[in-house]
Amino acid sequence: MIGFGARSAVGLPRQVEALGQAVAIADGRLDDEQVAFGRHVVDKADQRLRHGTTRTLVALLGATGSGKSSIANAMVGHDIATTGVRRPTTSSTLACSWGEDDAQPLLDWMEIKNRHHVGGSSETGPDRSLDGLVLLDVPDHDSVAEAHREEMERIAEHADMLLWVTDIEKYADKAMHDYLRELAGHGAVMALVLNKSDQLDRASVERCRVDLKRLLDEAGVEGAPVLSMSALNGHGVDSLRALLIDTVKGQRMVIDRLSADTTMAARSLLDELGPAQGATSVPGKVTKALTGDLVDASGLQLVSDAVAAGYRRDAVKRTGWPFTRWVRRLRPHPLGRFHLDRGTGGRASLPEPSGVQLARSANAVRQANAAITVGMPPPWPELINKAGTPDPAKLNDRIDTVIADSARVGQGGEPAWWRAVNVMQLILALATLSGAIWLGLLAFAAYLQIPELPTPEYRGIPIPTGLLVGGIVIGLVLSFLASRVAAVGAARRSRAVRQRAEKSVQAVVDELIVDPIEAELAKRQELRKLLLTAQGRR
Ligand SMILES: Nc1nc2c(ncn2[C@@H]2O[C@H](COP(=O)(O)OP(=O)(O)O)[C@@H](O)[C@H]2O)c(=O)[nH]1
Ligand SMILES: [Mg+2]
Repeated sequence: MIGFGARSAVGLPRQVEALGQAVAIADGRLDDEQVAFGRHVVDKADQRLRHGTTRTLVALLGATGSGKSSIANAMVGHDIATTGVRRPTTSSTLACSWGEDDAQPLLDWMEIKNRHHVGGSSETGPDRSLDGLVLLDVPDHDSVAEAHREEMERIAEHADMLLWVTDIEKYADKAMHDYLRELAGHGAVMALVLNKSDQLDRASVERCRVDLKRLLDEAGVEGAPVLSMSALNGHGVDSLRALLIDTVKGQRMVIDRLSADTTMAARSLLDELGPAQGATSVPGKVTKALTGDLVDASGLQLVSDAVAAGYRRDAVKRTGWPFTRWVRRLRPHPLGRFHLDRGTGGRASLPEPSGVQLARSANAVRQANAAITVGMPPPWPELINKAGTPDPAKLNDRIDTVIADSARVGQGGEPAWWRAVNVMQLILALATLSGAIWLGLLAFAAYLQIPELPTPEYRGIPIPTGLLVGGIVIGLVLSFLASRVAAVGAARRSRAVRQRAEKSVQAVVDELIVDPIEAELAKRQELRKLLLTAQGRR
């Protein structure tokens, strides 16, 4: 059964799971070394928990000659670990395990080959109170041999509880306290033994003990008990035994150690993550300004102008004075350059954007990113910029496409009034023509000296003259009026094109800039939440 860490409000499994998830997100975003450490802690926790919590690995750590081996011997009850008298250093770790079996799988995982099983009743008698303890006599912390120090560090990293052994002369040793500082926050899984108490009077030993406690507080390992003892005369051995009995009975060290490690890894990642300040979403204001800037930097003006001009031209073609309409056909259609003059098939296109346009749109993107990352701690401005800066060529291509396509909105069918005016213009043209022909025939008859035929009149105006002049005048006036109305229609269509273009550009901005930025911001939020959970906070 896995218990719950004393300081953890969520339980170790949830802490480790959260750290694992956080590491996956932090990978590539936060400092590689901290990410690797977090991953290492998750792996270690998974592996250690597989061996259960019934065994507690207690590592004896300390400088050469502090009495580690002597303490191991004192606990076992006879000389098992090689003490300094016979060999000055312990080159590899020795495991002494108490209990039914010799803790094989756990020691295999720890890669400890030297093992002593304190199992037989000849050794422990009927007393089984230390069952579950695996006491590790570890190479010296201050060893000159690198391999020994590496072994020591490996064991210190994987053990459940750290029992630091020092003596009344060396308890203030800088190397030890530097090492302890790195284990800040691990006070709950640490204890210190102030050995060789036989060398000083009791009051002095107590002064040393209090002083050591102060140094521990300074190093950030508060809460670790400090026992004074003498492996030589047996003073304090019972206290240490009692402490170890409590430890194995509580079965808390496995959980507390992994919880402390997880908390430590989460804290260093949280430091990398930086404080919570800064935007959590892209403000609508920024999106709007960016869209506007990109539209302005684009070829929209060309397109909307061409739509208006095209509308006016098409209107003239249908509503203009029939005798001059054809002149317009001689000029290219304004939408021709966008491949939009013939139906709606094919991909509309804009001319290549100019360098100025590209610079303007790149600048707009930069400004938007700057507005979002303002007040944000590193590395987020950089990460957000990366997420929110699409490839300029791709961005401009997408914007050009939607803008050119938006011209199709201006390609609405022929307005009904064009048709009506066209019919009127044709009737007027017919009247004009018939008036002209009629008068022509009259003139021809006069030329041939044919006696004048009676010409019908209306209110004193000869009908053919009325048809000719009236047809021309009314036709021209109608064409003028139609062009005024067409100007209004053209403006309306070009407005519709602009609105459609803005909507389409907004969609491109959302897809290529806003969504990736918000995804990154969400990652930042999620990372913080996971790391707080990994620290044992809800
Ligand atoms: N006076 C005194 N000497 C001790 C005590 N504990 C160990 N020693 C001696 O200190 C030396 C180093 O002890 P050892 O256990 O090998 O230390 P280790 O290097 O930390 O394993 C040996 O000569 C021990 O006899 C103690 O409590 N008092
Ligand atoms: Mg030793």
